[in-house]
Amino acid sequence: MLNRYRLLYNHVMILTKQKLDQAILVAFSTQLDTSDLLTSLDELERLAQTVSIHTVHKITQHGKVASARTLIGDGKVQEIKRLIEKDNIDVVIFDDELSPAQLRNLESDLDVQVFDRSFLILSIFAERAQSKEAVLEVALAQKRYMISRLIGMRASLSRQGGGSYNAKGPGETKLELDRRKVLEDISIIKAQLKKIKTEKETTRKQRKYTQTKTVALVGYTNAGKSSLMNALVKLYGIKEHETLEKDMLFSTIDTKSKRLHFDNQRDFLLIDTVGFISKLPTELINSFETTLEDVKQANLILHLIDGTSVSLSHIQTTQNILKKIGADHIPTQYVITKADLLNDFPIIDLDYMLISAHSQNGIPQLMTSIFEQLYQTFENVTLFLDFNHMAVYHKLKSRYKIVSETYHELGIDIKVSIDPNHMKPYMRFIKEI
Ligand SMILES: Nc1nc2c(ncn2[C@@H]2O[C@H](COP(=O)(O)OP(=O)(O)OP(=O)(O)O)[C@@H](O)[C@H]2O)c(=O)[nH]1
Ligand SMILES: [Mg+2]
Repeated sequence: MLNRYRLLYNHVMILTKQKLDQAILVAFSTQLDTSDLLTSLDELERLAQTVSIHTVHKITQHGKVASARTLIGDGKVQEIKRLIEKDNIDVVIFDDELSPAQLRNLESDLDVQVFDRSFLILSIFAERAQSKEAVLEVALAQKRYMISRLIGMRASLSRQGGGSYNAKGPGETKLELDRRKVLEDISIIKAQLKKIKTEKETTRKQRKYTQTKTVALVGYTNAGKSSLMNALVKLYGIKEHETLEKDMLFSTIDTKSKRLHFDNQRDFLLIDTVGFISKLPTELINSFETTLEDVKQANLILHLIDGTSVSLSHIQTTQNILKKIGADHIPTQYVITKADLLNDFPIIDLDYMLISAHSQNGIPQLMTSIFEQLYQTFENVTLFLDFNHMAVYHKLKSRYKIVSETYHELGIDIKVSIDPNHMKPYMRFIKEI
């Protein structure tokens, strides 16, 4: 069977597979309570599913200490080996990060492809990324992941036999695993990302100048971010292409922004971006700097929580990632989604709004709340500008929302919605407040 990686933008490795892989998933913990492990393995199974890996067995082990050699104990390794032979298993996926040595030892003991949750998430991201920015960010994360595991992965990627993630031509293996080459690639990718970052910086400055407010949708993967964006765009936006909403982990990797209007008031920019998940590889968070900058710069964050599986640990994961990227100071509105599937209000110790993107219940209220939060400090101020001050008139028009204007013989009465903090240059034109 021929397995190979496709190189996109010369950097990202995408798996192209010819058959469905059969997998065993393994989780290890030093805690006695293994229920968290099972939940985590269920999620790992869904992740595997998104890249067509079928889970045959889920195995958990509780131990006092993790084995430095194989993470799990020798007995467990033997048990897994028997299952591999019995059920024709191709890959074994560990829920936690494996050290290069553990990876190498496990592969040699089990004689099939072995990888961890981080590697799986990176592969999913690589498959989904579409914009140049996301592709480069995933590539950077993959290279960073590889560089710290070159010894382990050398064995892994050049293996022949079971598992679609392994076999590569000798030339390719050398090309990609050469440490110097990887480091070189990293600096090329970083330079390209820097260029994109500078371009985005200019757009952001422009937004600041025109007082455009931004609202970012964040939340655990599959929480309903893209669905809410689509619903809001349908009601308040300019008709454009819809964003993919799918019952799949990480259906969105790229950032999308849409401008929304509400009544006759101001507008704002809504940003839908990548979802979060527990144990998101640090390489990914660091590499998605450019994408996550959009969240960091937002005026308001809508933290979406899946109403059908309200989970404190999912909420905390999202909060922790926001903290890690320096976005935890931004005002946050919690929003519980998928209300149409719920019979009751979820009980949770947070102030939240309940919405359904499908039935649109709660959406007008959410929109009102967004506007209140974004523009609560804004006031309508009427200025009088005589015809000698048309430059001021044009400046106001380009930066602020004009509520009304009335022409007189000597000039214009202009009512403008403005943040009082920005009033200083215009005080002398004030007619009435
Ligand atoms: N019944 C119902 N399903 C919903 C609602 N909102 C979202 N969903 C479903 O939930 C799944 C995930 O929705 P998405 O909008 O793709 O979630 P996301 O947060 O963008 O997910 P990622 O991009 O993977 O992070 C899809 O199958 C949606 O159809 C809702 O209000 N009601
Ligand atoms: Mg999405």
